[in-house]
Amino acid sequence: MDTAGISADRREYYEKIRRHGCAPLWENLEYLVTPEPVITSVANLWDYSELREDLLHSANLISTAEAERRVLMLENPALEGNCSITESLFAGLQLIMPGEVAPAHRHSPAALRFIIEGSGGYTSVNGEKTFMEPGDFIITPSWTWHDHGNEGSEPVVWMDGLDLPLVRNIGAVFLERYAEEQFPAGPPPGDSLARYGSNMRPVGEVLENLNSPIFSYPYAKSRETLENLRKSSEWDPYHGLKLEYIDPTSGGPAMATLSTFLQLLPKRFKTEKYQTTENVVYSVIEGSGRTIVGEGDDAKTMEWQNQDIFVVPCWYPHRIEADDEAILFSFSDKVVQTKLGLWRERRGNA
Ligand code: GTQ
Repeated sequence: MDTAGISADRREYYEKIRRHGCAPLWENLEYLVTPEPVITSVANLWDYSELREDLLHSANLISTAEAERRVLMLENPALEGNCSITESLFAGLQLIMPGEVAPAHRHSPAALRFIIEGSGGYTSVNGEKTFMEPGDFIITPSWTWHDHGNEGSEPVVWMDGLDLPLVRNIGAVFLERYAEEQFPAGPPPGDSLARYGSNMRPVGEVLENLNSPIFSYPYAKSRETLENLRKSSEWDPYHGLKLEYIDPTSGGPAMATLSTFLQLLPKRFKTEKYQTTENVVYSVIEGSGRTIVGEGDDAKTMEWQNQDIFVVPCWYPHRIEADDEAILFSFSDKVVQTKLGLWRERRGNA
């Protein structure tokens, strides 16, 4: 509460009610309930070519075993110290060197991985190993056991996306460490994709999970889908060609709390001005271009190329321009907002 300009008798009154655990709404209302979203986080870009050296250097300072998860958090410049890329989302770059294992644990916040570089890395979810290639999208749903490793010969890096700030604000954070380094091997690699990834599913199974039973959405397949669809689809003026990853058993989003997308913008495509209440984190998998956020004197241009990460928080007007053909992975809190009846978008000046 800004106390400047408040009369002495009111100030005295506020002090008195404060001792009873109360505060006057009328001094706060205009900051609290605003005509449009007012948020702290800002649009920002993380240039991978600049970050990569720092990231690899972390391996000289701490092992994955000691760190548990060796992650450089991507902190929103306006939320320093908050371990958040937006008010609701966490993002980080996780590095696993050849032969290392990030020990098994499970937690109530859900996580996704989007692979940025390296081969031979894997995540094991409830004992099912998934090997990861650049562009693959992997989920570790809330409260599933997971450990990561690298059986290849080069560093493996991926972007972690978590709903952690959201869950922390609610308070429902739990973590359990597994007694062994790795969770015991379960179904063979590829099992969940084989069972649920071909528009069919085993009969007699009742799935009550809020998350997709598929842990891995390989890039080769999603990229091919975009390639096939571009031939027969109209370009959406605001999104180009944008697909959402789904849970095949429900048709809904792949994860309960994070929405995930893959999007193709053809060479020299320019999207039109768009606003959404979603907080969106983008990982560039192919191509180059720029995202222009804000308007007029406040406009900020973020030039990106493959492997870069950028964030567009809630309600910032923005446009995306591709130079070369671009493929963007993104994740957001849309699914949460939709479930709460809060999600909005504004296309152009509508
Ligand atoms: O891989 O389990 O970036 O627990 C942050 C917390 C990754 C993980 C993060 C985590 C993990």
